[in-house]
Amino acid sequence: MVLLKPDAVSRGLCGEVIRRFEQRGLIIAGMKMLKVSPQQAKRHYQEHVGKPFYPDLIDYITSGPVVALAVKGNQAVKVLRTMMGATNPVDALPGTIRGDFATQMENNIIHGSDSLNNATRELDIFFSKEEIYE
Ligand code: RTP
Ligand code: MG
Repeated sequence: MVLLKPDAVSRGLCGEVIRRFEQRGLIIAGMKMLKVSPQQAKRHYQEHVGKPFYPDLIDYITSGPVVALAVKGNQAVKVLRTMMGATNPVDALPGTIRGDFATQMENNIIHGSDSLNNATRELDIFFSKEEIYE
């Protein structure tokens, strides 16, 4: 599960990022624009509750529309995480999405699930079964 975060949407980077996924051979099985509600944000980032950056993270992800993507493909979690680059864009290599389009941890363009379990959990927050296609 990928979220193109509010900064990706406001900067007009969604097409570029989706193009990269398609070009790589990943399959977009679901896609929607939405404003993340506080409830969805808290479910999505439950593992970060209590961390110092948590309040800012919730503010950021709910600050404007995002694009949610259900992405399938061979080893999709690993491939996506590699394409995204390091969490802190300062450390992200050129050629990665964060390495090419971001410099700030607080505005790092994209979220990608870090495991299959979390991908399933997160898809359930943003998509109904009928919204994901074979
Ligand atoms: P994401 O969940 O967004 O795909 O990012 P990630 O797995 O690479 O990083 P994670 O540790 O899950 O952190 C989630 C998001 O929280 C913000 N963050 N800020 N200031 C900080 O120390 C800090 N650490 C994390 C980032 O926006 C990160 O993407
Ligand atoms: Mg994460």
